[in-house]
Amino acid sequence: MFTSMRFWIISFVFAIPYLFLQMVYACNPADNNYIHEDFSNGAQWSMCWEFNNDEGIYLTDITYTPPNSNAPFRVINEVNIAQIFVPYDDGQNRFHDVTTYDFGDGIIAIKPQNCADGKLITVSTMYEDIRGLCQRKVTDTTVHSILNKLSTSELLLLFSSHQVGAYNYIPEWKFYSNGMIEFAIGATGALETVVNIHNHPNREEKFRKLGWKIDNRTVGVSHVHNYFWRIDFALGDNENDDVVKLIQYKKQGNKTIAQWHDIAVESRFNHKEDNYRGWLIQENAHSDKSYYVEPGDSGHRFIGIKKKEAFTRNDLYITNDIACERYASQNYACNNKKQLSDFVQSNASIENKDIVVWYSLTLHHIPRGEESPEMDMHRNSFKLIPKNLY
Ligand SMILES: [Cu+2]
Repeated sequence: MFTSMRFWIISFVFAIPYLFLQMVYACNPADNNYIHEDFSNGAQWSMCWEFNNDEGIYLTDITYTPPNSNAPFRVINEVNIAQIFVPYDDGQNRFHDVTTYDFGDGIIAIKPQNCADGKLITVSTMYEDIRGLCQRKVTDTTVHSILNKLSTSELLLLFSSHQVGAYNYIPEWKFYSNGMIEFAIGATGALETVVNIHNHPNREEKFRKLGWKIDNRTVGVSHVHNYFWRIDFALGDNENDDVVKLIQYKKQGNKTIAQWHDIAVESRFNHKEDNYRGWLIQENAHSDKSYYVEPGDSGHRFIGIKKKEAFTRNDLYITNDIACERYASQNYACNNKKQLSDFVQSNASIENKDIVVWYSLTLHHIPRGEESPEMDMHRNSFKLIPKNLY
């Protein structure tokens, strides 16, 4: 009797952390949505992919194992595309491509030749099963180091392609063998909004200020692609102890001085106008293992309608992880928190909480004659750079 009770007590005590681990690490090698890549430098990346009718592919439980290590280091709990907002320069169309146009379900099949030496993965949309996700190992650059041996940079590339109106969006998730991460979105397909100016001199005069004449009959209207990502960081074993720092680089004579600032509350920042800054997400207060958010493609800036498009007023937001806060705009069913700007409470502490970084970049797309009838790919990206991992 005593033995069996002790057995049950011990089993129970051991079961709790096991169940907890199962809950936190809901991504196992046995799962068919598990992705793993080994690199020639000995490093490894692993994660799981999921699919949603709105944002399409999103990634969870992302871990990096550095070269010469067998301890996976957890980096990100979950990352998804949080919106693609496309306002046109004529002030008319303002498309929220992810939430209005079934971006996810617009996924199209990838041809085997477009995923050469890779693996085509089947994705189930609301309508059909489709070979829509490509996993490939890509060699980035090959250089000779000063030691006169071959040095190769490899990366794991995951991409899908989504039809939205006349456009095709191609989200790319890149995980480099050196621990670096790059999130990109490419756009191709056909121009969405063109105006016929043939025999309409007044219309031509008006629209040449709002776009670019792409042939004798047509003006393509300029627009801005505002891409948003939601990155739920979780560096190391504990998701609730990450520390966030802002590094501001200031000119001092000929020198450039780094000034470090701790971020203790939910906050909003700009990386485009006040360049020369970056953000550091650190494993915890005692570990300097970290990821640096390095702004990319910061040349353009779009500021939308005052209240309605307040989510465009900043480029980078830091919030606590609240599950229903998922989309930068048209975020329905979240206690009336409809857009990213509603998620930030300037007195809400982020200390000992699971934090989320919202990153956006913008491209002012001015059409060209060369983009008719079909655009070549315009691609935008930013990077997460590992520091002190190995
Ligand atoms: Cu465009």
